[in-house]
Amino acid sequence: TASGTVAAIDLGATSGRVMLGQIGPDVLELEAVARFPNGPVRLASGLHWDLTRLYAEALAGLASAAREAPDLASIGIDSWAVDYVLLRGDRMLGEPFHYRDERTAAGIEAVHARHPFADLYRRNGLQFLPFNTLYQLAAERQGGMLEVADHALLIPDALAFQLTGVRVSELTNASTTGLVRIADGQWDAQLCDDLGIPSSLLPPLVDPGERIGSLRPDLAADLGTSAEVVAVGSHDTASAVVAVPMTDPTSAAYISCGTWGLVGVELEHPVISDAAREANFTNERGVDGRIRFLHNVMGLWLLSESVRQWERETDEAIDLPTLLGNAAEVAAPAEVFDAGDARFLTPGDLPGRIADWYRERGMAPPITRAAITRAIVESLAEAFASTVRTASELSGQPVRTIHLVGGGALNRLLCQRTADRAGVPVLAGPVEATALGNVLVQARAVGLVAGALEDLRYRVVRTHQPRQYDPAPSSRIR
Ligand code: LFR
Repeated sequence: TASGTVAAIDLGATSGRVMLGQIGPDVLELEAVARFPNGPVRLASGLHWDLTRLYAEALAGLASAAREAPDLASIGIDSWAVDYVLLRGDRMLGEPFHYRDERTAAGIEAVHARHPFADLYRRNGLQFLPFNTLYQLAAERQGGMLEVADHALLIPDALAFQLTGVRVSELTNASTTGLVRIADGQWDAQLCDDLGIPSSLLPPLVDPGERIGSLRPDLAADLGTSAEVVAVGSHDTASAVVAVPMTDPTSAAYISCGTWGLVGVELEHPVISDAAREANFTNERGVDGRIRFLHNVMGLWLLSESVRQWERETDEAIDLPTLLGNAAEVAAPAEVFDAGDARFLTPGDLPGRIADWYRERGMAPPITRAAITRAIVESLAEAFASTVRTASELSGQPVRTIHLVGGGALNRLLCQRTADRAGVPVLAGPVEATALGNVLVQARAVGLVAGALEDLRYRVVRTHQPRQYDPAPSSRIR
């Protein structure tokens, strides 16, 4: 096989990066050529993303990438799911809403009045999340925006459009909208009609690995590259799952742990049983036709939003490693709180809401920052462990190891406590699984790597040794 270089644009809810990916027979290396912060911006209309700035940052990163790698073969883009930009012609109709914006309640009501959740689940196989795209679009409809727009593009597709002028909808991310049929992976035009969402808003679906287009000529000249834009698993979680170093996906679970903790297993076929629906498990599409059977656990958001609150209160920067070190020294709370409680979804005073959770149950809340941090870690670890158990029960698939990838793999206390509470070894890393998955799918598309998903994964197994956390013998909690 050949050697070459591709660029991955990977946008997370708290930061984005542009990575150069070097691929060779025994090489799979990432180099960050740009890193930039991301976060919500509160406008008069609600909580938004500053997509224009993210695009500018991505372009600057691509310029560095092209300077360093004049032979750059391709560019792939991934981000968080569900959010979208409305366009009229080439023009963006404002910055996209952030999924944590609270406007969707009316959208949920309107959708469920036509299609109760159980009916939706049979059609799209998706867990209920209040911000799924179909609820957001139903809310836009009530605001009259859908009459003005002629296209809706998910975030990575919107950036690909800015780079190429081509409008597509990449399937792994499209599968999070609620508007793709679980049965055949096509847009559900009937559902769109029922909900008053014009299906003409939705561009043609493409699979990961398909070419999207060449850079706009002015950009190609500015950036000094003729790299093509290629569809990857543009849902960040789909890219992350590509790079989970599972040697046997039929006996392992994964946790993709960043802002969210996406906890589940990889399957060949969806599970849309009543039990799966009641457990609120989702069937999102993965690369190469796999199903990501998983549940959203709140994730490191609980920690980062708490840290933000403390920083707001004291105007002092908090050092995360120190905070986690202190958390490891204090006792675990007698009771974990329910990390999945919907009250924790929105930005603001998280420590206050955690304290409320305990007080409402007549329990003393953790008081110090170390104790609150410990409570968060323990509650996440418990949610991770129990969600792994549920994934295994619902899918009938045994779980002998848990792979934890993403930023959470750096959090030793979280990895250890997840292993303890699950009673199964946790293999932590790679931290940059999402960017690696993005790079690998591009590498295959441009002919640098050949083979099935397992062959791509095997490249990660060979180059990125995970750190193993064994469950403490006495700590198995059932
Ligand atoms: C993770 C993620 C999750 C999705 C959430 C919101 O970054 O993409 O998979 O449920 O963000 O889009």
